[in-house]
Amino acid sequence: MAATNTRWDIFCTVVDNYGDIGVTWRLARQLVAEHGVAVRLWVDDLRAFERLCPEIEPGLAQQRQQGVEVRHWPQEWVGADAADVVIAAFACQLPGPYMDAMAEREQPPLWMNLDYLSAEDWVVGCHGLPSVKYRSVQKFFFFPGFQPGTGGLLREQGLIERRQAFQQDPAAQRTFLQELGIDPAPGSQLISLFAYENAGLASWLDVLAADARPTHLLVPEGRILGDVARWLGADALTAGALQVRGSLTVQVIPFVRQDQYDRLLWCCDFNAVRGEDSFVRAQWAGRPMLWHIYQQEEDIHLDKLDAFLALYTKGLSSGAAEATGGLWRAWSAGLPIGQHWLAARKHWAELQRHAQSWSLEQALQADLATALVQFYRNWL
Ligand code: TRH
Repeated sequence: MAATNTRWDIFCTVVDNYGDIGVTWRLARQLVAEHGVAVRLWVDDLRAFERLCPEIEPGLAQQRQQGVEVRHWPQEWVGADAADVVIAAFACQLPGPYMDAMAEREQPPLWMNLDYLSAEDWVVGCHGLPSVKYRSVQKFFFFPGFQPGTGGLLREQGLIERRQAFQQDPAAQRTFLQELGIDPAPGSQLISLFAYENAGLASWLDVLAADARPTHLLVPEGRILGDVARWLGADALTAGALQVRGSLTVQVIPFVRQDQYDRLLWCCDFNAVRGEDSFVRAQWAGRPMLWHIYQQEEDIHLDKLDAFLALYTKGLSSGAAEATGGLWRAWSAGLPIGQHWLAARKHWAELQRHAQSWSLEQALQADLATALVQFYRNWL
């Protein structure tokens, strides 16, 4: 039996920031567009959603966006029938009455927890395993990942081809950037900076400002802006701000919709990203990058960082691998990265080639939406 004509419910609580809604919104759209299933996306915070999708009406209990039925997940559950497939994103707790509705279906639904992304080895062993049971309904672990045996990464059909065509078309890139009010001086390197607060930023900006090569730094409105403003000696920065220090031009840009953010990453020579979804999108951009990992209690994020670095740097020369590891570890620890940046620059051509080949290698795996549909077919 195909997944077409099935009904899927995705539940998302916005813990903080934009990753939870970022991942579930992409997944919901892709399931509808490429797998022909009906999706309801239950979200508890439509204001965060609105940042990624300005068409969202935060006051509506129910609305249709790009083929997805978006439902506000209210504190007081109003009751709804259970779908054929139920995805609880990032271990969110489903409403009690909805769990009862799942259990009361004639054919219990497939219930999955879509987990956080990690490159750690144990993920392969846990992906797809049964988790808890609620009455007759069994829950399963579904782990995204980078290695065969995991659920893969979100990647829409033809994404790599679209990215390659765009990167080979300077006129299309210029037009796109101009639409966002971005007009870098010829010959400057373009860098995007999406990160959490980071005390190590100043040392990087010092080096970029003193560099012989001009840099145009794009900073979407967000948590790192305070550090940027401090370095500039400026008051609070807002979208549209443009300041020059030595070789460095700093431009603050508005938060853009997800597909625009993808193309922004494709345009840049280097992307600093964070969390989960922007981290994956920077990999699909095929350009050298820097990851600000989301901090977790007891520093468990450091194991995740090391696990990813071990995978990512495997094909690199020892010099390039060391430079990448040094840069990423210092950045995620909030330490000065100026010298690490200069060390990485020495291996630039290799890092560029590697970013391309990494994206192509990762694209050989089944994408996450397809893997979910396949999981459902196997479960039936
Ligand atoms: O925002 P993040 O830090 O999100 C998360 C959450 O904190 C979550 O709780 C945590 O568990 C997770 O990180 C690890 O980073 P992320 O995942 O990159 O999400 C940002 C989303 O915002 C992503 O979908 C891309 C999108 N985005 C835009 O659509 N437009 C923009 O201009 C920018 C800068 C981002």
